[in-house]
Amino acid sequence: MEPKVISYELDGKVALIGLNRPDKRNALNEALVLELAEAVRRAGEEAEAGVIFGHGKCFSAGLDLAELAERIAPDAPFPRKRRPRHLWHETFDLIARGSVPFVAALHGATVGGGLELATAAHIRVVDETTFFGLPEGQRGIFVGGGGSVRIQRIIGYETMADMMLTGRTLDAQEGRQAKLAQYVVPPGEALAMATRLARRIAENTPNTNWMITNVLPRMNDLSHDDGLFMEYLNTSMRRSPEAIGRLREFLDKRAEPLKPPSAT
Ligand code: 1HE
Repeated sequence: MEPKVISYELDGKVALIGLNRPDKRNALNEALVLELAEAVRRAGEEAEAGVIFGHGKCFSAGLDLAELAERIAPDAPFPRKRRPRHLWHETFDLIARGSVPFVAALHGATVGGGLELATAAHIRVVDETTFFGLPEGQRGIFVGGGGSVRIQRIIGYETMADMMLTGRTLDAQEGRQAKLAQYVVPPGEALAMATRLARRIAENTPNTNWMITNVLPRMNDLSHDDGLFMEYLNTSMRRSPEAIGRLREFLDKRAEPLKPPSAT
């Protein structure tokens, strides 16, 4: 049997999913992406939130260039049938628009397809060793894991074009300014912080988490009028027993109050 290239652990309500090809800097080959999809599906069944992180020196060096070189070699067989959807698109969408929210814990190189994967998560925590790059331009290829849509929507054309055309990399703080990360923590602390956040997310109702991960991003694609209509459709789902319980908790003064950031 092939060695596992994804680690999976259920920690209470949180699924911890690790990219586990440290010798190859967690380069994303087909086996890894297939195992990742399986782990994400499993998390959707049994967890309330997930964390994706990389074992070893970095989060991920992106697409496995050795595997690609073999696949596009002039004498390699051309696939007779096409997949209906690109495996990476399908897998990263399972993360971005699946059943549970995901937090990515990043350190070291988070480049190319590794960055595409990270941006499929809803929250990104980076430690100070993290750097972001899109070396596709230098490798003679193009983004293929949804980055042209997902990364471009986060950082905008200007920054993405700069990274791809010139090979510019962004450090953790620059990444945060470009909205690639919501949190920056000291070296080695990204996984612990991401896990804490995921535990908190796991306490929300599944319905609200689903609306935040599935409805909100789609609103971005809609006109003002269609967006408001979609919001109206979703608020009409608000009478779930869980929501009623949460409202009662607040009104009976049993809910934890919101605190300013300085108090958390
Ligand atoms: C790899 C890969 C890889 C490392 N595919 N094998 N991605 C890139 O262009 C990034 C290429 N990688 C790097 O620039 C560096 O490896 C890192 C900055 C990420 C890490 O450096 P370092 O010094 O820690 O490691 P290393 O010595 O360069 O690599 C260790 C091993 O991992 C080595 O293999 P070994 O057998 O010689 O030990 C490397 O060959 C191997 N390795 N990165 C295959 N990417 C669907 S579209 C998405 C398009 C993209 O993702 S483009 C970006 C591709």
